[in-house]
Amino acid sequence: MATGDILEGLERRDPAVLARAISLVENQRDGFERVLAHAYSQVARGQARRIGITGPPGAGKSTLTERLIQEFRGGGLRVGVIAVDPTSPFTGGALLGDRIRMESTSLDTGVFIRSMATRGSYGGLATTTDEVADLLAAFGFERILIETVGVGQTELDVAGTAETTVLVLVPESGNGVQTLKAGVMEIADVFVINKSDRPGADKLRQEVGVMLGIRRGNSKAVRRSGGQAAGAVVSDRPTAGPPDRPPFWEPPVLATVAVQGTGVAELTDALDRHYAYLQSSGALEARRRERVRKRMRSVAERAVRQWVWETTRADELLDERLDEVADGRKSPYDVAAEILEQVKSGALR
Ligand SMILES: Nc1nc2c(ncn2[C@@H]2O[C@H](COP(=O)(O)OP(=O)(O)O)[C@@H](O)[C@H]2O)c(=O)[nH]1
Ligand SMILES: [Mg+2]
Repeated sequence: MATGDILEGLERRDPAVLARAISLVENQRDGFERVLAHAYSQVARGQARRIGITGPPGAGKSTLTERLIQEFRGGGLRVGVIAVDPTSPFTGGALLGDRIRMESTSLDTGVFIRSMATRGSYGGLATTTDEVADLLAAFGFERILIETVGVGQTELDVAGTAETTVLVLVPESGNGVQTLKAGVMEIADVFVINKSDRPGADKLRQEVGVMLGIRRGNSKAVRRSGGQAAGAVVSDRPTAGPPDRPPFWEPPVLATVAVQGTGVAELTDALDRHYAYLQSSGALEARRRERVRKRMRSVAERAVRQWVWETTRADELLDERLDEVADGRKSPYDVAAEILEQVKSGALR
């Protein structure tokens, strides 16, 4: 399909063309950058809100996502879903897609679900996810849900492409919050204790609350440079800024039973409140700018890498040096320096 036809099909809001555009972007085939540039011009100031949903496997993220779709659709919002499961291309996202296709939303053009199984060959997974989200936003989806399995740095990065990140925890996920990887707690804007119908849910909820309290205490101690130690009674009142502008966000810890839909309305409320906070505090603009910066960097990096490996003779040089490196006469670092040198001088072009 020619790039022009794709752009035209996207304009017509043809879901089949959207699916093809996403494949084009995922596989970085010819013309993908043109399609993305076009989409980008439409979303830079767009209305779509990106919501990351992360947490351990089996926590109920897909079930919760399904419920959120219903809730948003009830409010007349169009919803795009990206389910990313890098560890297992055939579970998670694919299952979610199948399940929803079988249910009430199957004929609903206001819902589009896509599972992403592949990594771009040059861009990272986070970049590709962000780009697919751009396509969905340009297509007119007002809410974009990004489901990732929150186990590694990559998945945290993917979740980080969203404006609001929801961390889903469950009572049975081991020894509570201690087992969570460093960094996971920090990226969450909203905590959800799902499977609250199970024993241990209250305890976990308390643990998360305590953890957040400690974090708040620490940040207070840091903010009060030269002041009292942490634990001293300090006012929660912000010292600067207009009173109607909340200067920081207290992540709520919500209880849900996704299979029954319990607590889902509270979750969408929390998402709205977080978005309002982002807007009024200026954090939304700051986060978007930060995202744009990251994006420029990774897109440029990808273009440079692609250029080096596909248009210069760098790859040939690797072949030429293979024997020497394999038997230890040269190191990969020698070869890298040589490639860099020759690319710069133009000798490899
Ligand atoms: N008891 C109970 N089971 C749930 C709840 N939410 C999801 N489940 C079940 O947990 C399993 C994993 O759910 P899934 O949404 O696929 O989890 P994901 O891997 O995080 O996407 C499924 O069998 C769900 O039916 C809940 O609130 N309570
Ligand atoms: Mg899932």
